[in-house]
Amino acid sequence: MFNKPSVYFILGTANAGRRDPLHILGEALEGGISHFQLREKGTGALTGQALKDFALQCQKLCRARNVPFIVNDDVALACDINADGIHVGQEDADAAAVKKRIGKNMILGVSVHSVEEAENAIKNGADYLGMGPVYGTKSKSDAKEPSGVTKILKVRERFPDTPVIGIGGITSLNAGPVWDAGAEGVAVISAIAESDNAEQEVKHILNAYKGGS
Ligand code: 3NM
Repeated sequence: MFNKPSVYFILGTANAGRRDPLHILGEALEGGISHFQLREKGTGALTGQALKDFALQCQKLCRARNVPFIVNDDVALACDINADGIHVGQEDADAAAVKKRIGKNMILGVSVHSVEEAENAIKNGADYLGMGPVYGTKSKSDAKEPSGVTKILKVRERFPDTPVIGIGGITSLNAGPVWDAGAEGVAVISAIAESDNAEQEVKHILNAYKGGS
């Protein structure tokens, strides 16, 4: 499901600034992202039909590139539009209940911040873990203290078979240690969304992978 190095791009309309989010997504797909997550949060977030329409447009772009389209938190939307996956945090819906609802055909991602949370997420059927924040982030107001790659190393050692995606403050300049710690992928919002050229930024992040572990 994740071929290392994977760049997992996350975006909501609030992260796009003045740019067209669909244009940013198009550029990021061109640059070679492996996964896309729609994370529509914050003030002015789309809801209802507008959210569904936007999600369908994102999904169409992803499908054209064969890139899995994952919905953050909104299980009903993910099921309604037949998304490839759903991602939930610790504060969102119970992962085991979500897994039961989506069955085996949809990917389940779970955000974790400790080895214990990772263990529970795997028990509940998580197909991959989002582990963070690695570095300081301004994209999540209630983010925990950054812990560098320490926790990724621990989870990688304990659960070698579950893909781990590092998240939080990752850019082309600091992605190297995340790859080196054993993460299959890096999840990125601002470094890509706020770049003038999302395609180049994705390529730079991929270039930070020097092979090996
Ligand atoms: N989850 P950026 S950190 C959505 O620690 C999210 O679970 C986190 O955005 C976690 O790449 C984060 O702009 C924000 O730092 C990542």
